[in-house]
Amino acid sequence: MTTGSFAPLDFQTLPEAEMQERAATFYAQLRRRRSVRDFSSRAVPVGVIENCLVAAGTAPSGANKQPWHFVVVTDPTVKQRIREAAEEEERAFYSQRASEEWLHDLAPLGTDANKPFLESAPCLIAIFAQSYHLDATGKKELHYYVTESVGIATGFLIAALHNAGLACLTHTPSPMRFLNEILARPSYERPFLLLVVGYPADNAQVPVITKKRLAEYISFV
Ligand code: IYR
Repeated sequence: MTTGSFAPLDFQTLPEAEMQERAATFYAQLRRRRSVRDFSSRAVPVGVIENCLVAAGTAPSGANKQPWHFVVVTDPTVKQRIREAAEEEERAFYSQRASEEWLHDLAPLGTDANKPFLESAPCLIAIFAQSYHLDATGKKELHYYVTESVGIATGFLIAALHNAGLACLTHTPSPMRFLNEILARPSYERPFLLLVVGYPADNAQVPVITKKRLAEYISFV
């Protein structure tokens, strides 16, 4: 049974050589992305951020409910409040909550409870996952596969930002309910991730890490 309407698919079939070329080029581009923690204060063009967000908004989602909300933060006062609240949680994480094993696994990344980038980076994008939606009359509309959907949209956003020439950090202060209060989001929206966005500082350093080789994480049947 369907109650929807249908239209012809707009799909471009490519010659195989072009497919190979595009797949390789896309990988070559994506492999240059790094999580950045040292940001320049240089402002980011709003139009670029908006275009990356509309790219994120094309993500597939459960029953096409698009169960996400993105808050773009550039106001220094709001960034400062987020930094203070995040650092409070991070101090508890690094001094009590994290297990020895977790701290050991984080050591190569050189992270600690100080998060100056939450103020120095020009733009924070707080991503919220909506467990349901309230329509204009206050009626509850169910959402499905919320975590999967928001994760896919976030992946699109990270790839779009990188493609547009911006750096970002996927930051997850835990817990991050404080974002609901600071950003005035309703309780049925769960903070999913805080993306820190901008240009890297001139002297930005990144940890030397490796990615698994293909054979380590795929199998063909
Ligand atoms: N949220 C903390 C800890 C942290 C956890 C993981 I898993 C990382 O990959 C990196 C950091 C922090 O931001 O420092």
